[in-house]
Amino acid sequence: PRLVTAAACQLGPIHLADTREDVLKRMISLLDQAAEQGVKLAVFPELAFTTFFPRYLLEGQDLDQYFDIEDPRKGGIEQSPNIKPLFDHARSLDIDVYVGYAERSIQSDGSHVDYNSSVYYSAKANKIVGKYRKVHLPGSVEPKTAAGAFQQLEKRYFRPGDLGFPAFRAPGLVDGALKKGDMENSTTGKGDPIIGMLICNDRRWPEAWRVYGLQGMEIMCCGYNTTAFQTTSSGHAVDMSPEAAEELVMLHHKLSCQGNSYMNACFSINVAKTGAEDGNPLVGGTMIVHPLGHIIKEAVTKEDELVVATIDLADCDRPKSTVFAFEKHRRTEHYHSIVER
Ligand code: CDT
Repeated sequence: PRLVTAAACQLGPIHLADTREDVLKRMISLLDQAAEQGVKLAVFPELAFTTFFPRYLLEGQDLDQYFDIEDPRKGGIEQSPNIKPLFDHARSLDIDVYVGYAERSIQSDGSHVDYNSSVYYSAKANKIVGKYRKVHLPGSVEPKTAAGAFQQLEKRYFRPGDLGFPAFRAPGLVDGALKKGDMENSTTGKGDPIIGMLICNDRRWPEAWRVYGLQGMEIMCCGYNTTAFQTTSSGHAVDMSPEAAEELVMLHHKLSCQGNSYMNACFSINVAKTGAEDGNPLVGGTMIVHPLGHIIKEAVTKEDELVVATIDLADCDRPKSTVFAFEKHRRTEHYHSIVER
């Protein structure tokens, strides 16, 4: 067996009035609870440190305050005073962390480009070993103008990710050291676990999962902020009861995560920011999914909550070597149109 005790660290609502210090305290408290249960990997939501600000039309300092600065001349995001305490604490507890944040990337000419990003901090390596920038940005550039429209302005505030879908190894996350050349020579689970990262809307796109699947991914980490209703093209809530709307959103969330975990023979750790942020409802549905597609453990609240499971990465081996042995069964000669249009 290759065992990993993992925690989906669900966060309840973060309101406009909540400070970064307040949120950091909540996250550190979840890490402490995780450590008591022997957790070695803690996965936090998308844009974990603040309210889901793309629901508001913002500019200037009102917008800038949500970003963490990544300036190659001054060190990476792990040096951000807003984030460093989380990683320092994780290191003291020997816990790896996936966390989503709003990245302001400073360019060599001093200008900046903004991304909706996540990083994977390795406690053993004491550094960030994986970085991802959200590729599939939902919403619109221009705010919806109809009275009462809901806004989703990710396309306005972020640029689509430019890093692709880079899987990576998490050093020492299970016993058994990484052998030299493991990543190059093996796409099945040997040595350190192979990790993939997605952010929210990405989980609905099978191409994203498959690019990671082709790299032998064993654990997908995905944080999200998903509204508990769907909207029409004018930005109005689809006409159905709130209960029916939320049920449908939850169905699509679960289909996406369970289906893609099954079809890529990987575990997935899917983590919500949930509850009503200043009256704006987000779904829950935080869950850890098995490579055979079933839910191992799921959240029961819409508050800060740990969902902990010990997973055995060896469970990926059979589906990866039988029904989803990609090298044996895929028929790539018929897949061209997927990238041509
Ligand atoms: N944050 C984010 O990506 N939310 C989107 C809502 C888009 S509307 C279905 C999501 O896919 O959950």
